[in-house]
Amino acid sequence: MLVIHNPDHARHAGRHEMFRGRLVPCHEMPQRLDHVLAELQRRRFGRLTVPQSGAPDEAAFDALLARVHAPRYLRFLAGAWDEWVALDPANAALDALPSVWPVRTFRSDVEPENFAARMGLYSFDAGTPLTAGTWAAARSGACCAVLAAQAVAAGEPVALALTRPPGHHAGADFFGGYCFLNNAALAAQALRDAGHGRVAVLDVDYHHGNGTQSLFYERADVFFASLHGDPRTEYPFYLGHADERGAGAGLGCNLNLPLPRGTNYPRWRAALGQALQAIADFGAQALVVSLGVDTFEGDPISGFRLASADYLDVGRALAEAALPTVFVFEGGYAVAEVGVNTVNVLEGFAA
Ligand code: SP5
Ligand code: ZN
Repeated sequence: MLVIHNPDHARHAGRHEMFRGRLVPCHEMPQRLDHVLAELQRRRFGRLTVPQSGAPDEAAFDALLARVHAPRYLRFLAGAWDEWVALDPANAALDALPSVWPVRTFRSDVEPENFAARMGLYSFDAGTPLTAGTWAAARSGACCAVLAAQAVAAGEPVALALTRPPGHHAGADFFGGYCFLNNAALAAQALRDAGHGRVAVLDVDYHHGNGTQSLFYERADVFFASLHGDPRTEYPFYLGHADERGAGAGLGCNLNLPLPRGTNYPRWRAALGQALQAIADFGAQALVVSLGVDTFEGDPISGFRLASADYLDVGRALAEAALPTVFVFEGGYAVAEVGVNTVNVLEGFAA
């Protein structure tokens, strides 16, 4: 299996996220990816490649970024750290976090000049710190996802974009949920551009992939299916209900399968079967998997009960779709086990 590793991932290393009135250490840390890499090497699994800095075709990559994300959002992300430090040189030692948001009745068409106001305009939570290296890490990661998709479009049966920060909560013009650029959506768009007429994104992260859903909600060429904690009780709360089925031309091309906290593997596996059947019925020609392993029973911020061995079976089930597949690494915060669980999926898929 081709594995495309983001060499810049550790440049994004947030210190704190806001939780119950306090700043607590970030769950989304560089060691997560290091554990996956170590496990790949331990099992001698995967053909690891590290793209040279930047995209092979910078102009084409930037054009793709700007079709998935809003140009003014990309401009903001690219310059945000310098603006933050320009406010006060002491800010260089701190993460930037938003603290004010334009909710209902406010305007979002006018971009304020104030930095804090723009942080809020372009985000939806205070759990996603922006750091000195965030833009570099996110941009290189997005590039890995696109390269993985292009390799699969060129005949590689399966590829993994091994990257962080994750992507599935990021929308056209907002960050949140530890995500800045939507790697899975970029991979899906790259597959479409390379000639796959119908693409499916299957999101198995514990949290609903609100960003990915929103990007494709009105499109008939990309099917989005997600298994996740019920948003009535689970983050990101405001999207991911079963009655969200797509809109306009995309009506019927969105499938949400919310599951209660405490869901065990047999029940989760039945939902996966449902999602895979819907993807087959859609007639997908390629598959992008948003691969979060925060469904693990030991995950510190999630509530499902999958065991490490279950991930081998998840991989086998995904392989039964018999589609060219791009895996994109997303969540999973039981840091010591994230490597074993992720590589179990990949090994089950390859078997
Ligand atoms: C990609 C992904 O999995 N994003 C998940 C974002 C979840 N953010 C909110 C988590 C709130 C839980 N914080 C618990 C801290 C207790 N120590
Ligand atoms: Zn997650």
